[in-house]
Amino acid sequence: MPRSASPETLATGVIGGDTASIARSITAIENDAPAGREVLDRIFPHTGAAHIIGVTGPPGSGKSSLVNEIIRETRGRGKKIAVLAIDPSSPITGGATLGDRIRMLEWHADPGVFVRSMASRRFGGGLAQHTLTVAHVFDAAGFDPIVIETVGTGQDEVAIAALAHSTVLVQVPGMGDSVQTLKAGSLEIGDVIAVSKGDRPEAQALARDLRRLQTLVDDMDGLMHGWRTKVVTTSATERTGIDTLLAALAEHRAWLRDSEEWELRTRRMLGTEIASRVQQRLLADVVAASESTGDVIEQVVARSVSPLAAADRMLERLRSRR
Ligand SMILES: Nc1nc2c(ncn2[C@@H]2O[C@H](COP(=O)(O)OP(=O)(O)OP(=O)(O)O)[C@@H](O)[C@H]2O)c(=O)[nH]1
Ligand SMILES: [Mg+2]
Repeated sequence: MPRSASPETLATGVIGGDTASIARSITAIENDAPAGREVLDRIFPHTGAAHIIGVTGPPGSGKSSLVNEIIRETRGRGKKIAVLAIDPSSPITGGATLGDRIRMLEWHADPGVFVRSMASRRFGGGLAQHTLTVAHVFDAAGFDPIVIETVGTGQDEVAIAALAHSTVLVQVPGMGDSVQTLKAGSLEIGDVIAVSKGDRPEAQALARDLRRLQTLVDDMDGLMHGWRTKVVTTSATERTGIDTLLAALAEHRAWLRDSEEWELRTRRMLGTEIASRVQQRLLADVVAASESTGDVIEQVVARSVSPLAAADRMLERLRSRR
């Protein structure tokens, strides 16, 4: 493919599952290049089928290793799978680890697997929109499921839940009084909880505690939602529990499909994407406007206009620019 492939050619390539077209389209989208937008416009009617799965949990809890086993099992079943790893910037590993790179290399020659990592630092508050937009590319290219891995630090965990149809919360044994230190609200995020590193002796006890706790949480609000969170023990090193995890996810997908939830969640995801795009554009306008407001600031500094009146004036100017 020529370097200067047109958006039309790229879009056709994406829909045909061509790896180079997918990679280039994602880069264009990440860079907010006009070509990215054009590709998206063309491929969007071909999206909407894929199951988008969020995988989140504490740094180093074994998410990437688990995702790698999910890839293996899914490929074994002949399905195409894409992974978007929101670049860790993990406080422990400080980014994609050597292990991550080695794991990614394993699938390098397989066109049915696409693994991409995205630096969260680069996007700041715009992470959500870029994540979903990239997911559309995978979706149009026939990847299903699409897995989004994020390090769970409270806020991000909630953010990922708004980006996915199903969320896997990874919990790891051997981190002190595990269940006691669980952040409030974490449990509600997981549609499925994976107790990772299941080969460790403490894993079964953690899974048991989580099931007990989950029953309490479900009794409070589970029936309202109609889905009982499943707790599954997995080991990436021993390759166990992965089939059970996939079965739980398939069950969750079927439940979403049979209830109104699939549509509700899809609406929420797309709504988040639209809202964050609008926010990004407004912000750019505000920055542009504030660059031409030296006079207003001078008046505020001179105490002849209050900051709130100045804000009103700036908003007026913004509106008149549209
Ligand atoms: N014993 C055991 N160790 C595991 C297992 N899975 C992962 N590990 C180890 O746990 C460490 C972290 O694994 P990763 O898969 O990189 O964890 P992660 O959650 O993706 O890490 P970040 O992305 O940096 O937050 C590595 O040293 C792995 O070898 C497992 O099933 N059993
Ligand atoms: Mg990881």
